[in-house]
Formats: sequence, C-alpha cells, structure tokens
Amino acid sequence: MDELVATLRAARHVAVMTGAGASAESGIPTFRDAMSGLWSRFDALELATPEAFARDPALVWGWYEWRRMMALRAQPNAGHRAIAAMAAKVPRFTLITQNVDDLHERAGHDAVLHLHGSLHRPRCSVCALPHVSPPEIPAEPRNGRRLAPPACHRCGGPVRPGVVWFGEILLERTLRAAQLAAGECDVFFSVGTSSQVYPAAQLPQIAQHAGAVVVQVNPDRTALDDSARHNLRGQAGEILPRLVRAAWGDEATAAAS
Ligand code: BJW
Ligand code: ZN
Repeated sequence: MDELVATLRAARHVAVMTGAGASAESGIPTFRDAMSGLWSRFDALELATPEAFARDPALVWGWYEWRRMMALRAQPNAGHRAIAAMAAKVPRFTLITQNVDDLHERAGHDAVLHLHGSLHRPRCSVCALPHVSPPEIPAEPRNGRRLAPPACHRCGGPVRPGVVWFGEILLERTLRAAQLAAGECDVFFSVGTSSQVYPAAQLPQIAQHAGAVVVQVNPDRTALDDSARHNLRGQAGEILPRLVRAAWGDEATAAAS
C-alpha cells in the first residue's frame, strides 16, 4: 500500500475503469453471477446479443426492465463514493465504466464514459429514435417476466435497451476517449471486472504499455492478475475508501459521503 499511496499522491492523471463488481455491494448482481430467481434458467451472456432480441424481444426487454428497476432502486456504495473522492483530489481524472447503471453519476460524477451504454437511454431498434417514457416510480423488479417492448413514437418499431451487446460496435467517441485516457494516465485502476470482454479488457494493457501503474481491485483472480503492478484483493467498497484515506486523509472520504 505505501508504494501505491506515494504513486497516487504524485499522480497528475488517474483513470479508473469499473465493471459489474463495483455495483455488487449496491445489490446489483455481477454479470457472470447475474441470473437469480426465475432468471436462473437463462444465461446472461446469451440474452445480451442482438440475435436474442430479434428472436424474442419480450424475453430480452423483460430482463432489461427487471435490471433497470433494480438499478433505479439501488444506491451508490462506499466504492462509488471513494472513486468520487479520488476524482476530487487528483489534477486530472477519467472515469470509464462498463456498467449500464447510473450509480457513478449519483455518487457525483458528471462525465462518465459508459463503454457499454446505459439502461436509461432506450432507443428504437429500427430508426434509432431515443425513446422517452413518462416519469415513473420504480416498481418492484419483476423477476423472470417477459414484457413486450414499447413501440417507437416515430416508426412503430420495437424499442430496445440503449446498451452495447456482443458483436455490436462501441460508440466510437467514447471508446476513443477511454483509449486516450488509458494511454495518457499515470495510474490506471481496474475495479470489479473479470477482464474478459474486449475492447474494454484492452484498456489496462494500453495503460501498462504506455508506462502507467496498473492497479486491480477484485476479490478474485482475473486475466489481469499477471500484468497488474498491484493486485488489491477484496471488495471495492472496503479497499477503495481505505486507499483514499491512506492517500489523502479522513476528510477526503468524509467529503464524498
Ligand atoms: C467484485 C466485487 C466487489 C464481485 N468488489 N470486485 C478480441 C478478442 C476476442 C473477442 C473479441 C475481441 N474483440 C471483440 C470481441 C468479441 C466480444 C468479446 O469481448 N468477447 C469475449 C467474451 C471474448 N466483444 C464484443 O462483441 C464487443 N464489440 C466489439 O468489440 O465490436 C467489434 C467486434 C465485434 C465482433 C467481433 C470482433 C470485433 C462488445 C462487447 C459488449 C459487452 N456487452 C455486455 C452487455 C452490456 C449490456 C448489459 O449489461 O446487459 O457488457 S456483456 C457483459 O460483460 C456486460 C459487461 O459490461 C461486460 C463485462 O463484465 P464485467 O463487468 O467484467 O462483469 P463480470 O460479471 O464478468 O465480472 C465481475 C467481477 O467483479 C468479477 O471478477 C468478480 O470477482 C468481481 N467482483 N464483487 C470488486 N464487491
Ligand atoms: Zn423508430
């Protein structure tokens, strides 16, 4: 920890990339443990594809509505708040997430690079018109229910979740900005991701090749273990507040809570 604390205090640009593990302590299941209750008969990786939506839109839309309701009811956790506290302490900070919830924004970030899109920006699957629904009170998540997607207000096509599925291209300007930050930062954190999905999994490699110190926060081993300079083994909500306190003192985390 001492070496890392000194590196962090001297850093001019810190980049953090989060994955599903960062939201796990807010009660949102990780992607690879994702299916609980009635959804456990499905494979999450098979629902997150354009082919699944084309085959059975109500199945896929129902699953995403279940997850959207869970995300609306969840609150940012100590890990999200520690990342916000770190952002306030370093001269330049870039936050990249693979997550489709808005818990980083609700912890205080206004410029999050959402590599895989958002649960809260549905659009027409035919003409791409953003779909605006009336304000709502988040309902009890409906586990395992099929639900017909709404129809587009312009062309009547089925509305789809505003996320990036397997085989789809990431938004170019978002990916570019993330790659640029990875290549320019002094310290790159990979938090709560299994590092299996590309091109996100390339970002710590870009950072390392450009000379940054790569830090991983994860209770389990991942594909990144061998190349990360520091493997902080544990939950993001415990490790990150401890690290921020060690680097900048108690008031740094108090300001973010
Ligand atoms: C904790 C914790 C706690 C628990 N604290 N940690 C190059 C090589 C090989 C294949 C490809 C390649 N380039 C592209 C591909 C194909 C594909 C891909 O990567 N496949 C791999 C599986 C091999 N990629 C794509 O298709 C991408 N598109 C693309 O590249 O276009 C060009 C192209 C297309 C086709 C061929 C070639 C090029 C798009 C990828 C989109 C991924 N989309 C999803 C769904 C998003 C919407 C949704 O949420 O439903 O994104 S899939 C899913 O995985 C989701 C996640 O964001 C993503 C990553 O998952 P993550 O975050 O790592 O979650 P988990 O569950 O895997 O891990 C959680 C971790 O947390 C674990 O390690 C726990 O231990 C840890 N944890 N509690 C800290 N408290
Ligand atoms: Zn349309």
